[in-house]
Amino acid sequence: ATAGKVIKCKAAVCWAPKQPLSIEEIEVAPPKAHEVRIKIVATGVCRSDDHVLSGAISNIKYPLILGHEAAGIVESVGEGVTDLQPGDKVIPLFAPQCGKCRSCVNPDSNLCYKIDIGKYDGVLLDKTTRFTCKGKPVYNFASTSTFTEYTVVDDIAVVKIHPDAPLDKVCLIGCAFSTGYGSAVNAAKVKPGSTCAVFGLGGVGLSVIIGCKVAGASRIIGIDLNSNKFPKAKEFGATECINPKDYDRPIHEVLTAMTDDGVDYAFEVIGNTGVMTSALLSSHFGCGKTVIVGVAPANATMSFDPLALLTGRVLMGALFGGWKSKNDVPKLVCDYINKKINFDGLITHTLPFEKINEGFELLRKGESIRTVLSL
Ligand code: CND
Ligand code: ZN
Ligand code: ZN
Repeated sequence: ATAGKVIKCKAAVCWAPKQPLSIEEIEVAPPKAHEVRIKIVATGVCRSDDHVLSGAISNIKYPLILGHEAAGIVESVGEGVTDLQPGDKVIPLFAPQCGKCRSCVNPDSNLCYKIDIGKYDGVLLDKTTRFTCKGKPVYNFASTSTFTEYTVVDDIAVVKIHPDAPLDKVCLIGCAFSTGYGSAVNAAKVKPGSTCAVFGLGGVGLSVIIGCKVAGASRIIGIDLNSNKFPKAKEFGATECINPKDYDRPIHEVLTAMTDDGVDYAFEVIGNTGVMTSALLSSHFGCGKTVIVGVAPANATMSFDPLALLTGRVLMGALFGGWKSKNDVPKLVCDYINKKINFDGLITHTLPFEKINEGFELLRKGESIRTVLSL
């Protein structure tokens, strides 16, 4: 009944950084060719959204609709969309997969040229957006924009999932779980018996721990400034947890002393360039591998003595855990349904969509891991 028509609905609009999101009535235009309009059912609150609200990601256009970790149901599709139809359960993909660009045809890369993260153009592939509010165009975020009852995405940025998938859980496959888990199993390729250090024990960091455990790591050391995060980290597989505040020397010295000269794998899951260097220096000088998962503020730079790499350490990064989103997200959803993977414990809070600002407060105060908003 709504197909082909403009939908009026509620959305959390970000008019400017450093102020609460504002629940507004917006208009969502019908999908154009190769676009899909989705009714969002559940969406998680991720630190990357908060990086925009805090102003850390400053190279972005306002007003915009944030949110990139969600699950929903297709409302209608534009011309030429062949792999989706109304009623399909879907997950929007902040790391799209066009299947044609140099990265998409390379089996070792998942960074499709059509990704908006980093560029932050805030528009669909046709260079416009389907959202308006109070007569003004509203920009997209991360090709997805899920803090709204309805969104429109390009068909390369959404994938159909199993009809039995519980949307209020698998929304985390849209970001936190897949990003963290894949950083361990795809990007680092953690080996059995190895020692891992995970800096930052939020939703993404705990998912790295899940991945390290599944890969057979024998020691998994969690590091966080907030010791309240430790019990949950241990539930997910951390064998020990340390708080840098409890030591009067640099944390990489503490870690190298604990681990016979350094860990095999270090993960930075905070977005702090100082911690990125600490992670690198915590890894073994001859064979350590460090994966950057956290998103640093715009224009931040890392500096370290290149001797750290010359001796044999490897430094790399991974977006969305290295997964090729269209191929891999439906498989991760099936693994969840078949109980091969579980991440329910990441969801510490559920709130109605209208309480979205409370969800961000819980994240900032360090009280939540993931808040899932229901629409
Ligand atoms: P969240 O804020 O929940 O977790 C971060 C944790 O780090 C918190 O527990 C903090 O207490 C802790 N912390 C902060 N500063 C320090 C410090 N100096 N030393 C030790 N611990 C500290 O965040 P999240 O888990 O939602 O996200 C983590 C990062 O991952 C964040 O930067 C986010 O933007 C990024 C990310 C990356 C990707 C990707 O594709 N690579 C996708 N989504 C999010
Ligand atoms: Zn995220
Ligand atoms: Zn591509």
